[in-house]
Amino acid sequence: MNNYDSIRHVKGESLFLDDISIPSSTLHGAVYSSPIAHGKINSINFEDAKNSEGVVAIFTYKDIPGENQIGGIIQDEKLFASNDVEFIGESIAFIVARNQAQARAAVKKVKADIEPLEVITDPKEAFKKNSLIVKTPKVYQNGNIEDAWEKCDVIVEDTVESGGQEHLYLETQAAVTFPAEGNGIKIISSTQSPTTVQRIASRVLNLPAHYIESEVVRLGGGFGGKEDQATAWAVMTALAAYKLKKPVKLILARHDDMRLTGKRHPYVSDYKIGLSKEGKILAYEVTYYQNSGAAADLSTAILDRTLSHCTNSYFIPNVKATGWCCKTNLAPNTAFRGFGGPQGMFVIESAIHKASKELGLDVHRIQSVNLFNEGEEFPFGQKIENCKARVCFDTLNKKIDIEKVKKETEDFNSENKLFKKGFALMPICFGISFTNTMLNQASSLVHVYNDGSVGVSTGAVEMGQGVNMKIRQIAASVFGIDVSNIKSETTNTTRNANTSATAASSGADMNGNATLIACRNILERLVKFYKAKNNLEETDIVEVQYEKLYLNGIEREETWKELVLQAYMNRIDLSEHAFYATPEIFFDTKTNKGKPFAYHVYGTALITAKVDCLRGTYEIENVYAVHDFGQSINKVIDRSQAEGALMQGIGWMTMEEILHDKDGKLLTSTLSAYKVPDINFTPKVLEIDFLENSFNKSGPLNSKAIGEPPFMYGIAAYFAIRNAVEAFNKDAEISYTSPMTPERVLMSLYKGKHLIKLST
Ligand code: MTE
Ligand code: LUZ
Ligand code: MOS
Repeated sequence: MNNYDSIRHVKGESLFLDDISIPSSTLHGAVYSSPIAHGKINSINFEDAKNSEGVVAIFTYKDIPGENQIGGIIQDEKLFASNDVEFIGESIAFIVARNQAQARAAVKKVKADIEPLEVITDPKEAFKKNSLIVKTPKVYQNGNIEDAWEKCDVIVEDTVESGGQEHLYLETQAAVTFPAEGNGIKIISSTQSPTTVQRIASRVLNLPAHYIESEVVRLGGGFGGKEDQATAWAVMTALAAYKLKKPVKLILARHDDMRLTGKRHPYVSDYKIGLSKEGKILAYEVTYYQNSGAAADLSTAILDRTLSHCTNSYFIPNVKATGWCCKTNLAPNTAFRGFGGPQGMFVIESAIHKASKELGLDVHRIQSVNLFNEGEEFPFGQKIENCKARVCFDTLNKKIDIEKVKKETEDFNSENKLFKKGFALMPICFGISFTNTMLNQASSLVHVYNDGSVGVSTGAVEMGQGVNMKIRQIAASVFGIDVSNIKSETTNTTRNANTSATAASSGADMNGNATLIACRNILERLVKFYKAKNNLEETDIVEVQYEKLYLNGIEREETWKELVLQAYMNRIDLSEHAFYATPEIFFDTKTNKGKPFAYHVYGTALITAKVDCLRGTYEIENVYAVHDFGQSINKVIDRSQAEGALMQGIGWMTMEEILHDKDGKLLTSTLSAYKVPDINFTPKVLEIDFLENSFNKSGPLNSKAIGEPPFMYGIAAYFAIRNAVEAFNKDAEISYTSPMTPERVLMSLYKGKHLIKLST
């Protein structure tokens, strides 16, 4: 079951936004944005830009027919700045010219007079100055934290920092809008959420939604970076096309994409953890200071997921987790694979790591002792059901023998002076469903054409994760026909309305479930028709397998194609729209209790690393994981999703470093300054085993969501490297700060060491 997309990708035949053919009358846009991170706009001079070659029009906030507002959860973000600017890269104007080069050249000719104001880039500083997205904290708690401390044998406190992350989708942000008949428009964009594009375009243009058709063909990657932040660019082309009555296209240059768009949220977190002598975690108190950037975007939802993942895979009877969305003068940070989960999980893993030294117990012992058991509860009140935490951990242990890995690592370290090894385990437990219950809905529109071929439209956006292939397989499995007879159509708001973003790893889950329902309903009609036509009994079993019809297990003359054609000629409806809303989930936002997730995905990974203690460089040597895929619909896709997520997680924890200067300027805005894992960095061994006998009634065909959960295995890379560094320099008191870049490793290796004897 190869992904049929991959052949077209390799041949260069897949159509990404920039490949869609456009009329020669199409105009091209470029964005003029704020050069400073915080200031009051005195005046902006567009004269030279206006007179620049090829320029057709310049749009600012003054040209907006509706509201100058693109905010979702909280309406605090303008499409174009009006009186002030709050981050470098905040859009001020959209310049439209005959071609792209002319538009980009004109941008350089704009002159702005902006009076600088104080810049905040650090979340804790923002917190101290009461610069907050929401003025009240969000608190998740269970048990009684105050009484719990007394019972602890060991209490450890510290501060943990994790950095941002650039999405680095291969395809940069892009959109094109075509004017349509009757003052309408058609927007094609590279978004994970065509409905959001439609809704915001409607608000900005003051047009009802049915005037706006919003379509997505496919994305060259999104990773969350196009869940909310594809909207502004699409709406700019919509505004210009609507006003000029010409098609208008915008593609961000890589450098601009990196500068103008938000990233993974950096966090600074303070924790206190208490354990028994045996390593049982009795109490955990944590406060997250999320660096939200200059506007809310999805920050509050991301904080929810941080809080709901604050204990990772561990049962802790007394928890108090507090979160603040801190407003800084950086581009608004946004969704990124894991959606706040990784940030929360890095803190608890750091706490366990530090506590292990205090207790004199191995980290993997503490991890294993505290893993969730069936029937226990998350701090937000959801019961642990169908728990796979321990079986994943134990299966991995059976395979690799942790004590043996420990012994080999210690032996290597005692024999080698300048190279040291480290290992770490990372259990994961990730909740599947949007934390906002309302968003857990999807739809599917299935047409069986009268030649027996099938078209399926859903709300899911293909971004490389293979959702189109899974949808085809699901339809094929119901109809009993080959996947080549099924097409997964573009995502379009006129076929699937009011859709949620393809996000939260639930795109294939929810749209797949809707497709199952739609296909089953059509098949039911076909079977009913066939039985009536042939005077069969209700109890007779009519099936299609391999395109052939079977009656009570015996092959019939008719094929699927003939059945469909006959049904058509007898005026049977061959189309179906189906809707899926995840059952049983709910959440009370007053008490922060409920059952927000349909289910959880579990797994455990082991990562080993080798550090060159002279240079500070490192290799990730081996990655072994046992992951709970449920019953995988497509093992090729699921394995590659797991590998890709894992490597992206390792990148976040190791080499990917986002840096800003004190004026809020992004220093890592080019690919020479921002490094992501490449094939050379890929571990020599990367083995991910499928946990056996896992079934999931919530997932289509018993599958489990795969997009995000394996990202968090990457956290083990941080600790593997750190443990190797500590094997070299026992006295280094290294702060729990990620990413663990080679620079940070080098500084830690020699921290507190004034004289190093290198002679052997
Ligand atoms: N895989 C590829 N190749 N490209 C992507 O952009 N996004 C990830 C994941 N896998 C992504 C990807 C993210 S952030 C999510 S939420 C899921 O895919 C979304 O798809 P799904 O819900 O269908 O799994
Ligand atoms: N988006 C969202 C998400 O709006 N809510 C979520 O819970 C979520 N989780 C993961 C990724 N995107
Ligand atoms: Mo993924 S962060 O839910 O787009």
